[in-house]
Amino acid sequence: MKTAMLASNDFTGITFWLVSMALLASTVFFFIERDQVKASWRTSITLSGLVTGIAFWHYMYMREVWVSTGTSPTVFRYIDWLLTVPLLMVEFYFILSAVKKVSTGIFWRLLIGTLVMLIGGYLGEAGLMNVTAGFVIGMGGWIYILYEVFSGEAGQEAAKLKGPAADCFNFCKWIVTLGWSVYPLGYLFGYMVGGTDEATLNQIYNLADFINKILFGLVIYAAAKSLTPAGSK
Ligand SMILES: *C/C=C(C)/C=C/C=C(C)/C=C/C1=C(C)CCCC1(C)C
Repeated sequence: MKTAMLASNDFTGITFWLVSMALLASTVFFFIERDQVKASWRTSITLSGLVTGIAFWHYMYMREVWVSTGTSPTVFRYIDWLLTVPLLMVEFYFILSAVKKVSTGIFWRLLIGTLVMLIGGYLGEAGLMNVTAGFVIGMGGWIYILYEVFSGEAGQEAAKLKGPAADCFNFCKWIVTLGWSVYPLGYLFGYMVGGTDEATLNQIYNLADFINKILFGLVIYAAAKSLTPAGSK
């Protein structure tokens, strides 16, 4: 029997639900807690809440696509990425600017690199461009933003920091390197070399989104909180 709700043996569908509800809870958390941290960190917390909020909304539709058709909700994923991934990436600029004065060039390079990565991937995945060409352009964008946070101006500014802000920047840097590697690998196996099934791919993406959106936001929140002196804001 086809079910439009959720079958008890649909493990992938269950992961869609779990991540949806975790995203909803995180959104509420970030917006309520935003005023509990020092003013210079509030923009970062607002961005975290926007990321999880936008993703929550998309997850409701993605779950629907999965449980009713058993296929990957690719269009919804990309629309979600187009909004949330640039917001996540500019967090590096806001982490730095919460503790020091930095150039807005960092902001723009992170934003543009992220858009190149996503647009390349989308054109390849949607069949509007050769699959390999789209992948190469997307990888170029990703390598560019990784360069910026490791060795470019953002990385150099971060290297001068100490304490919770430095730890936070470094942790987020590794999320963007390791946690994000799941998506190009999914593209590689899904479109270029083959050998993945859609259920596994979606389970991995859902777990990755939990780390890359919720945990990422919580790490920033933890730094903001520990840099907010008790009894003050
Ligand atoms: C919350 C969602 C996140 C953090 C999604 C991130 C997506 C990527 C890092 C995608 C990267 C890709 C490449 C590096 C190469 C081309 C194909 C993409 C778009 C899958």
